[in-house]
Amino acid sequence: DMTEKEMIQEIQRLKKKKNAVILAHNYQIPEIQEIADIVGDYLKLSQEAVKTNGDIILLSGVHFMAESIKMLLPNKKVLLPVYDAGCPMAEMIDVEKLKDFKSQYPNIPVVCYVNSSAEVKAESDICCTSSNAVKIVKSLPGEKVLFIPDKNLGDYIDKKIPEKQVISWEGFCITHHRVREGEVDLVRLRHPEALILAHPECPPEVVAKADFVGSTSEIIKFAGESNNNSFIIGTEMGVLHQLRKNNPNKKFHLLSPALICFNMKKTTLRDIYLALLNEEKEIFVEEGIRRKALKSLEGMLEIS
Ligand code: CIZ
Ligand code: SF4
Repeated sequence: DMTEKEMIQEIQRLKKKKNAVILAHNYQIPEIQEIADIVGDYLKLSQEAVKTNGDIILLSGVHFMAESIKMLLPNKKVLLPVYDAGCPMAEMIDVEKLKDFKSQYPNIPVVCYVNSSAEVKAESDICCTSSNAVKIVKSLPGEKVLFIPDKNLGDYIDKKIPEKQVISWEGFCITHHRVREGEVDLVRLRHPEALILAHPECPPEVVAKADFVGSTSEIIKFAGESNNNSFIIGTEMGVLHQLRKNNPNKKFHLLSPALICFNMKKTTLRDIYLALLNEEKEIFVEEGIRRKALKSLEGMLEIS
């Protein structure tokens, strides 16, 4: 059996030999973030993916992320080391339910959070991430939008854009949605000096009590630039790694012990090593679906 050190060396060797690029989501375990070429949120990873000239793109994250990168780069080999690392929120809506939702509210544009399947993206008008959701919704004509699948993010956008009505699907992130308002009150008492930075996937009553609300990239940027020295982080615990690495003199606490996404933690260094070695766990998307979904993804990337 290989030691962790040998495994890391092998991953580095295979990466060079095969001209592979490793993209790691910032919810991945620290060891994986350390061996990755690019670490970031979904938007950063997809923007960087289209710029690389690697022959193999290995995405360490969850299924919808690898699938969207494959749609942007159909001629590259895109690997997802653990096939069953999925996003439960993405599974809360499918094409049939979306068609039904659209027929209840005809002629209203559908904005689809990237945490969704290729088929659902193909049935939507434009995608968004938590970094660009407000901008995307503002860019659309008319007073109403349908937002899928995250109700918490939809409610957040609705409050940010008073002139528009955001009608949300009732999906949620099983990780962020577990944070309770009482936990915010408790950390305020324990760490009165700290700023609370929360992700808009958290419940609205948690978001309302945060000092700053943003995507993981925005949270990392805010903490780095802030003059404050202590922060309570209301997003998945994986981001603590970059935060502590970038800011050795600042203190970071997690808002809630619930903030761990089990799907994001399924991938190990060994899975990455095996996927690279055998060039397996490749992601494919049916061409008809890809062409339709790509319109929604490219619409988003143009506005971002
Ligand atoms: O924007 C990201 O990085 C996303 C979509 C993260 C998540 O919560 O899955
Ligand atoms: Fe899905 Fe939530 Fe995990 Fe992101 S953190 S992959 S939204 S379950």
